[in-house]
Amino acid sequence: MTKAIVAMGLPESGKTTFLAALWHLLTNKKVQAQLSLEKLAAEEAAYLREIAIRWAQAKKQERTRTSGNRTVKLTLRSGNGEVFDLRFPDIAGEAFSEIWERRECTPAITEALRAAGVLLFIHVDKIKSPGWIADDNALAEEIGDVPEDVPNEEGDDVSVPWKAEDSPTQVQLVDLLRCLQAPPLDVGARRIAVVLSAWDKVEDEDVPPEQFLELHLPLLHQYLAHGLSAGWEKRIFGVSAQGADYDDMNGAPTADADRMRDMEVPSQRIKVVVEGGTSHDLTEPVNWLLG
Ligand SMILES: Nc1nc2c(ncn2[C@@H]2O[C@H](COP(=O)(O)OP(=O)(O)OP(=O)(O)O)[C@@H](O)[C@H]2O)c(=O)[nH]1
Ligand SMILES: [Mg+2]
Repeated sequence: MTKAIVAMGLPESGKTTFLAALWHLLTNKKVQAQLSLEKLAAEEAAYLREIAIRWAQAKKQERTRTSGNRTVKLTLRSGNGEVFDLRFPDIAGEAFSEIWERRECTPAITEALRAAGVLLFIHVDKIKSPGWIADDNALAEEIGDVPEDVPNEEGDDVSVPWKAEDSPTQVQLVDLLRCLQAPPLDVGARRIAVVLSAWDKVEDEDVPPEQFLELHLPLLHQYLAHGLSAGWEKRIFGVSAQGADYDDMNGAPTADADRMRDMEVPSQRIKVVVEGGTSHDLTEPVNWLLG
């Protein structure tokens, strides 16, 4: 049996890091997991090994290029002994930006986006919030950077022309979800697991993932609750796939990254927070999507 999930998320939302940590966890078997590995289709073994080695060394993943999108096929076994092939594409976030900005995607991505399970990644530290016009203007005046009025497409003078890429994170994500429910991407009701990645950055706030979403991305939260078509199911996960921030921008080792490298059981760096408990089991959201 083949089951497919698709990992969606804007650029640098944590998709590749998740896959690297998942592969480490499945191959090292040091922590309890709901899914286990039966076998891997050989063509992607080298790629998975490469990203998992970077992960084990606590090194940042390379940005995925649109020309470097790959689909990893894993054969997994669930707790009740069911064996199935899982297709897990590692798509560059740029491809999702393009859907929003240019309303375009390639046939291969269209096919991947028709998967029955959706993993939606949001990096908790990279959320672009909506700004208040009055606040933005006040700030511009304060720093002496008041933009000159320029004509927009309709010929009206506006202070800053609107650009799709400047839209708030939640606006872009709600639109992506809306696209999943319209042709050519519509395949009926699906399950969606929202992964709030880099959860280590906010876990001190002691706010459960669902409440975090409501506080920081209220439009998306409302859309997930009331905007999805009938039959869709959602669950929100807080996920730290790295454990902490890695080395600084210049590549100099930080205390946190060294602490990650020194851990005896690297899989214990992983943290998955969901209503009802916390674990090191990164297969949890995947397993829920397949349920
Ligand atoms: N602190 C922390 N940072 C994380 C975690 N997961 C990912 N990151 C950081 O988030 C950034 C983006 O991670 P990637 O996994 O490359 O994101 P991506 O979605 O594959 O990005 P694209 O390939 O550009 O689409 C990197 O700087 C990671 O180091 C985490 O669990 N904790
Ligand atoms: Mg990537």
